[in-house]
Amino acid sequence: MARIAEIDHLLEHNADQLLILTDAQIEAKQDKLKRLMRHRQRISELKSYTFENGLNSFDSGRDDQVVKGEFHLPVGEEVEFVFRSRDVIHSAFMPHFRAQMNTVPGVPTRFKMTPTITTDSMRTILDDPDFNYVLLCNKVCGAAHFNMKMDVIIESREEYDAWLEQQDAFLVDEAVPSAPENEPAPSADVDIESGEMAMIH
Ligand SMILES: [Cu+2]
Repeated sequence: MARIAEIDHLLEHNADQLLILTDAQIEAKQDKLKRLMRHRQRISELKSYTFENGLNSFDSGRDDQVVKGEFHLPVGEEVEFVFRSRDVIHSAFMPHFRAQMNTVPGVPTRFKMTPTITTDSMRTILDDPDFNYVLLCNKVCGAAHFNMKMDVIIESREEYDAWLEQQDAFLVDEAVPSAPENEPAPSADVDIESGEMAMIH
């Protein structure tokens, strides 16, 4: 009865503060509250989770290796990209080439394209000596997502060959198939892991 008197009072003096809900609406609000509580619980558990190395789930991302690299491709030649992810779904995005491809653990994804304008020409066209084509991750994939960016240098076949000659240290042994001699087509295997992108030519 006290509640009814209270409602009567509100109706008379502060009708704008009175919110009357149906049972279904109350149930919906309780459901939402429970969902939010579960969500809150998950976040607090995530914060306090500690890995074997003693780091929590946020700090453990800090020792991800940063491969601040670049890779080169010859202009005017079709290149097939093959993407492999070692952990979660990333998205390899090359905005200047209008190309994007999900990278999925266990499922190599691929696409072909032919770069038509060298980096040098593009710098002249845009009047920007610092311009670079980029490959970056376009999916928020984890704590190291912000690290996932590489420059893409498009150059002449001669410059590309010269660059490739010097890239021995870049190779990942077990992932490089023995290439047939005089293989002319450029290949670009992209090995992706949180915070790391490696090209295997
Ligand atoms: Cu990412």
